[in-house]
Amino acid sequence: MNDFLKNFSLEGKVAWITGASYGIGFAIATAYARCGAKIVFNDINQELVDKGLASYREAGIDATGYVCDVTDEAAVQALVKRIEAEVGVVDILVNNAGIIRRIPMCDMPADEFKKVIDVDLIAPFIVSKAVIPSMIKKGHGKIINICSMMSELGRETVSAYAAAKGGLKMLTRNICSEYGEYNIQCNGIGPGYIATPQTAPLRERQPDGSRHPFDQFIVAKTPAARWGDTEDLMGPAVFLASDASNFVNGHILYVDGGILAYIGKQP
Ligand code: NAP
Ligand code: GCO
Repeated sequence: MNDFLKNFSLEGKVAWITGASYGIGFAIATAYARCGAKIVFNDINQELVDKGLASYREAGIDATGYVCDVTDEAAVQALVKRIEAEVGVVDILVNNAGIIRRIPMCDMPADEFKKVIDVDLIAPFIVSKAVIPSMIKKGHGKIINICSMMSELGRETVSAYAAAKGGLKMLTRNICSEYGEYNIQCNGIGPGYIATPQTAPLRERQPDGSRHPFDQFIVAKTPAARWGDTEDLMGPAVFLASDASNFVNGHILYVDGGILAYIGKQP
């Protein structure tokens, strides 16, 4: 590999991707493994961790998986100590774990709203806070927050999710502001509409076999005229985790096929 390309290598780095048994997190972890990183992931229960371990093994990746609810600060603090003892100090953190509840705002109980905020905004705060001290000691660190189109746009039924992802954009900028001097880069990735279990309800075939109206809407709203795949996120995620992005900080990299730039195709 020539010297310049070495800037994209993750050789020997410890990368922790939260909620990465499948979906976007799994794809990002796979990309990092292919670039030489040691992969750590967690999920909310042993069944999912085991499922993830099997998937990583099938992909030829020797990942380490832990059960941990990222909203539980004590559990996260304890897990960081365990990761440091068993794998190594976390060089790259991807705050990927997330949930969504699609409920009209005026029908949404406050505790449902809080659940989404807990996982999608407070957990990235908890996990980042847990890994930053060791990153400072080590002299470098990369934190990548998985934001969303809803970091910039609203839509019906996703008030909690949009509030969380909008907040996550500003948390990203604040971590950059507060810890940039320690050679910690904190950036976000804002995926467009990606085909994963989380968006499956928006792509379901209708009883008459036609495409879901939202599926048709998104394809018309995306210049690339398609849903994204998790593979579309792999390159951008490697860039933000590597030395190639050491002077990129507080930035949200939208990987959306052009949605945010486009008014949408005339029906
Ligand atoms: P997904 O398929 O729902 O996967 C989310 C993962 O996070 C699951 O493994 C989930 O486990 C885990 N998780 C949820 N709550 C957790 C908790 N408290 N502690 C630990 N793990 C937890 O979602 P995805 O589509 O891959 O999305 C991953 C991230 O990308 C999310 O932050 C999402 O908001 C964001 N995103 C997705 C899209 C998209 O179009 N798919 C676009 C933009 C942003 P369980 O299965 O047990 O819930
Ligand atoms: C929705 C979708 C979106 C995507 C993603 C878009 O209901 O509108 O779930 O929120 O998950 O966040 O970037």
